[in-house]
Amino acid sequence: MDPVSLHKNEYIMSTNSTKISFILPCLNEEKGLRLVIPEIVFIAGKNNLNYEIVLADNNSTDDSINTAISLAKNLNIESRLNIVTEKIQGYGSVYRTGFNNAKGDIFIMADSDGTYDFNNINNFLKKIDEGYDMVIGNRFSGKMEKKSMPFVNRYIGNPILSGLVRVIFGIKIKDIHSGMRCIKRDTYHKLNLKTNGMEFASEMIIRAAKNKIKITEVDINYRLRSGNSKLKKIRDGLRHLKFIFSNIV
Ligand SMILES: Nc1nc2c(ncn2[C@@H]2O[C@H](COP(=O)(O)OP(=O)(O)OP(=O)(O)O)[C@@H](O)[C@H]2O)c(=O)[nH]1
Ligand SMILES: [Mg+2]
Repeated sequence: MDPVSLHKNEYIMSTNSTKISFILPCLNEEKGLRLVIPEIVFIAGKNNLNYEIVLADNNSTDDSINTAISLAKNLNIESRLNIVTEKIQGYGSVYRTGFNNAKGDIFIMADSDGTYDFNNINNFLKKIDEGYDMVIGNRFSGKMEKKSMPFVNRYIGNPILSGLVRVIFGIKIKDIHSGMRCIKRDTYHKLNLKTNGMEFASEMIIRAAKNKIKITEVDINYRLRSGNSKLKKIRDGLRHLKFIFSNIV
């Protein structure tokens, strides 16, 4: 991979060959995509990135796919949009399909619901440039819009599960459910991820800890979602918990 160099707080690729894949998991996110795709195109353009957008669709029944296609046409980035589909339902299974079809050297992952602010990406790339293999966005240390994270998740579920992962696996990550992450292609393949559901978020971090991957976090802003949430608090919380306890040894 070619190095990426910093210039006036913006990334200028030292050659054009370091490619970034933005990977967006999508289940009925027509509204969110209208925010996310133009935002990526704007930020990537401003930073001269060589990039692609991988839209990993997971049985959307709304107009998500057509929305993405017509946005790409209007923004003149048709050649950068790669739409892939995954029939097995779940955050983990759809992400694996997205990752496995991505052509970039560095993967940036984030929900397609407009919650994650792509203005944050320079901070992720800076950490990769410093030698980290995986970077996690921490929503608790950035600006969090009112009602963007449900009370139970913000004050109970996430702190308890993140705390458990820190204590059990000895890793200093405060927001293990954060959906905005950056990972090098080779690191992703090293992790050998297998889970299908939301516990994929925990699996990535726990496998990184077990494989002694160089991991860090950066502050990110978190916004109110567009469209309906796909999260099922109790079921998904229990899936995280089960994954954590079944991987202690
Ligand atoms: N939960 C879930 N998400 C999926 C699935 N397939 C694709 N996704 C996408 O994965 C991302 C995460 O789902 P969200 O509903 O945003 O979950 P969340 O971020 O924990 O919850 P919110 O704060 O309400 O956004 C979204 O972009 C979904 O469209 C699936 O089967 N289940
Ligand atoms: Mg979300």
